[in-house]
Amino acid sequence: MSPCNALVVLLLCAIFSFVSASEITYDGSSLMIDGERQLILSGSIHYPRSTPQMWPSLIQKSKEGGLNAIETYVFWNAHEPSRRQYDFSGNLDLVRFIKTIQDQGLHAILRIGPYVCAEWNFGGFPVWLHNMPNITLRTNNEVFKNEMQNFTTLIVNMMKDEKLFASQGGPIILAQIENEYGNIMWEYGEDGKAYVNWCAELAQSYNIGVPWIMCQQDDAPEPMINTCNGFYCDQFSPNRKNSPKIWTENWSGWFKGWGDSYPHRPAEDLAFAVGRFFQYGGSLMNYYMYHGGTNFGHTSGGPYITTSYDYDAPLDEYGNLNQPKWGHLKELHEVLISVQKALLNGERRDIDYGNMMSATVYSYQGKSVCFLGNANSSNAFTVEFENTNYTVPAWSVTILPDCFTEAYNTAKVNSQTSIMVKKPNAADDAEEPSNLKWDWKNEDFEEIKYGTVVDSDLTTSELLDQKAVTNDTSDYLWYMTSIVVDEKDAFVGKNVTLQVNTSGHILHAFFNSKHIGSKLAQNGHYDFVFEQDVQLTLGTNQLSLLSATVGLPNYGANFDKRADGILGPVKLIDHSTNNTKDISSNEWIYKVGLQGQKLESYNPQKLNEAEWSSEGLPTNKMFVWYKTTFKTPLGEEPVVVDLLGLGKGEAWVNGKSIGPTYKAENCRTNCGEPSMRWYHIPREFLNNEENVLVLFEEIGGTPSLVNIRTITVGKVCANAFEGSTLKLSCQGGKLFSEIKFASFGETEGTCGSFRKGRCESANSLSVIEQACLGKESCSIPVTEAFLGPTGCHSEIYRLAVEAVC
Ligand SMILES: *[C@@H]1O[C@H](CO)[C@@H](O)[C@H](O)[C@H]1NC(C)=O
Ligand SMILES: *[C@@H]1O[C@H](CO)[C@@H](O)[C@H](O)[C@H]1NC(C)=O
Ligand SMILES: *[C@@H]1O[C@H](CO)[C@@H](O)[C@H](O)[C@H]1NC(C)=O
Ligand SMILES: *[C@@H]1O[C@H](CO)[C@@H](O)[C@H](O)[C@H]1NC(C)=O
Ligand SMILES: *[C@@H]1O[C@H](CO)[C@@H](O)[C@H](O)[C@H]1NC(C)=O
Ligand SMILES: *[C@@H]1O[C@H](CO)[C@@H](O)[C@H](O)[C@H]1NC(C)=O
Ligand SMILES: *[C@@H]1O[C@H](CO)[C@@H](O)[C@H](O)[C@H]1NC(C)=O
Ligand SMILES: *[C@@H]1O[C@H](CO)[C@@H](O)[C@H](O)[C@H]1NC(C)=O
Ligand SMILES: CC(=O)N[C@H]1CO[C@H](CO)[C@@H](O)[C@@H]1O
Repeated sequence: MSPCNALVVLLLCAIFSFVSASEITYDGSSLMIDGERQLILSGSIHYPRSTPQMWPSLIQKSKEGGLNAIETYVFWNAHEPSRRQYDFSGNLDLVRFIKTIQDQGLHAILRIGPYVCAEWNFGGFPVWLHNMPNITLRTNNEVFKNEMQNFTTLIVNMMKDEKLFASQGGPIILAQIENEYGNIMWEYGEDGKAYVNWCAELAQSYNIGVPWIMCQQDDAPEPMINTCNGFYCDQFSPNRKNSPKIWTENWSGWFKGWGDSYPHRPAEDLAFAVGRFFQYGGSLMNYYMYHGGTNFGHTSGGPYITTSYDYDAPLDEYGNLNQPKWGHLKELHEVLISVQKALLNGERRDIDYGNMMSATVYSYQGKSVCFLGNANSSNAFTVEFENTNYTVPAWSVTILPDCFTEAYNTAKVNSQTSIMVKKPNAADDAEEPSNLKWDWKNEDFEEIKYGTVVDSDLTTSELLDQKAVTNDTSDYLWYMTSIVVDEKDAFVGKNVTLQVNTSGHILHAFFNSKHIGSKLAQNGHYDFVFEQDVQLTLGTNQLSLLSATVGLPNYGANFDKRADGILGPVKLIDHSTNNTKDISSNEWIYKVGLQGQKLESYNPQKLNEAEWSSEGLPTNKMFVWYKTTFKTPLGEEPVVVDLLGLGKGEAWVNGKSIGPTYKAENCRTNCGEPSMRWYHIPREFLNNEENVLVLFEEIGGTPSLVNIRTITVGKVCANAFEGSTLKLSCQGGKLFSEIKFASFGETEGTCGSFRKGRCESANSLSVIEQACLGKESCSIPVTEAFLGPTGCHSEIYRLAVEAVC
């Protein structure tokens, strides 16, 4: 294996991308760049889920991790929030993002969609699009096709104008139209087929000079290349012999919903999937996600997708290396790149040993590369292969670049495990959370409660889909009506039940200016029925219902047709007589959003200090705004805010939304813990000195525990097997201060509880101390020559280290 090879490839790519146009072609084996076959190792990074300041370091860490391409979707609803009004500023600067990829000499894969799914609000479709008359999304519908073409053309032209396609000397080597349509196409019948053909023709008409792909589209029309998405794609074959085997989404982990436990995909399993894919003729693989990032603002889809989109990706939400995953894959990438010529040009021969054990030999120009694959999830197997015995652990792939020496096994992790710590904000006097000084004010809805609203947004005698009224400008919509009763009315003075049938996701009810109850949809459902007893008084009774959504759906056939909010019926029921008043067709007055949103109570430039109070800070109170200030933490480490204690709402720093908050409890692994506690504050959002943090609390919480922290590596643990080189590093300029454990021998236990085994090298601790203490990183050859003789007469010894940064 040779890291140098990887470097040479990247440098060549860099030179090509700056100097000249590249010709991208392909056949059944691979993509070719200017006639040369290329193994593409790509990772997804979605530009709106980080900030322009983070992009260079994210892309650099991807490159150091052995990737040669970055893939992204394009987010239509973010770019065209109102029809024909565009936003490509800040973290929506697509051109700058692609140029950042280019600057580092990597390729780019542009998945335009414009439907993206991506756990993104409404799958990336603007809500105004859904509100257009006579439209049906994602099918052979003229209104939709016109809008899709209008946006797609804008993006393609933008890329062309900046010369970003490889055919123009730019980094983009592949583009995608539509997305995962094959899964749901049958629901659209003949129109679905016609639409896919239209998409293919539209894509071709742009003449971008690079191939187009359609993922999960088994019948992709020529010359669209169909590609695979999934946890494993080794068994996938494209629908035509001349299409290469491309894996557009190898899921590095999974997204997280409010109330779900943290998803985890072990490094070994991910490496196994990649190893299998290339063992069986893969040519292009993309990690979904390589960096997941954060759903800022109200970009989370869902419903109920969390603000964190960490995805257990090789780079964590904040951009730190997620170790050992990042390092374990880096080693795999280096081996794969070193043998790419044989993989892509060679002749392949598969040998089946039964029991899910197989070998694959690629021969090219007199040299061979071999894979030993064991897909049996419970048993290791020893096979005699070309006169040598190899033991291949369960569920693993071994790569022998010369068909003899084991350079890599997907189950043997030699990279360090980093244990991240959250350090108090040393810049702030308020190291203790109780020292943060809070001001607060109530959300002002007096006129709503009393039904005296003057500036309503709409009045009609129907219950409407929330989207149709808000255009997605807010997650909140008020539905208000009056119920007039005279003395002859049988309901007067009686206890009757108010029954509201709603389609999600949260309902707060006020009757005659009193809060009478709230209900949250449970367990990921949308619909529920709210019931509460009320007493009608003679004359006018005022009912005000606040409906709130928690991310619009992003997946499934016709997902866009699902209506949200209070769709009814809304009834009053007298259970003593079974008399019912259906008030669904009353006159309903609508008001979009919260007063605080309208006043921009989160914007430091618009804060009206007179409205805020520092006295009697309320806790566990609904509809409260809180604000405080904090100093910018020193250094470069990522910054987070601990929102333990908060319920549901939203948080802003210096006027920028760091996302919705929701204390949905995670009750699969850590019962009683909120499913999300730490919210990322990108350093780009911070001022030089003092910052304003504003919280909106919808269901009740306390800000007294809120505190600002920085995240860094606190401790590292590692295992390394003989013959490898163990590299250990801290982060952010911190140095190794203590080696808590080091033993080379038959070590037992796991990180935090390592124990000496039957035998060990007497020197291992002092050798490691000498090599690492006082350094930011160190590199240790795992050999008896370096660490001293172990005296173990077995094959299972390893070096285990636990060190403190
Ligand atoms: C919508 O379609 C109907 C029936 O085809 C047609 O009468 C109406 O004019 C269309 N409305 C718009 C705004 O295009
Ligand atoms: C998109 O639509 C607008 C009108 O709404 C039109 O001016 C513009 O030319 C269209 N763009 C394309 C590429 O068709
Ligand atoms: C895994 O190996 C064991 C032992 O050889 C065998 O009994 C089992 O059937 C294998 N499992 C699969 C899925 O092949
Ligand atoms: C491999 O192992 C088998 C079973 O232990 C043994 O019979 C064989 O001789 C070994 N082959 C080599 C090349 O060591
Ligand atoms: C929503 O959009 C429609 C049409 O695009 C417009 O008429 C309406 O005023 C908008 N409503 C709000 C609340 O922005
Ligand atoms: C109505 O219900 C309230 C509380 O549920 C109760 O206190 C009151 O006595 C009831 N009134 C009648 C007339 O049933
Ligand atoms: C609520 O509305 C849904 C959908 O319209 C309907 O299926 C359900 O029966 C309704 N439930 C009640 C209690 O009215
Ligand atoms: C009201 O309806 C319920 C369910 O249909 C029934 O069990 C009950 O006897 C009815 N009560 C009266 C007072 O009619
Ligand atoms: C979604 C998907 O592609 N799933 C596939 C993942 O890989 C396994 C094993 O190769 C298949 O059985 C799944 O269908």
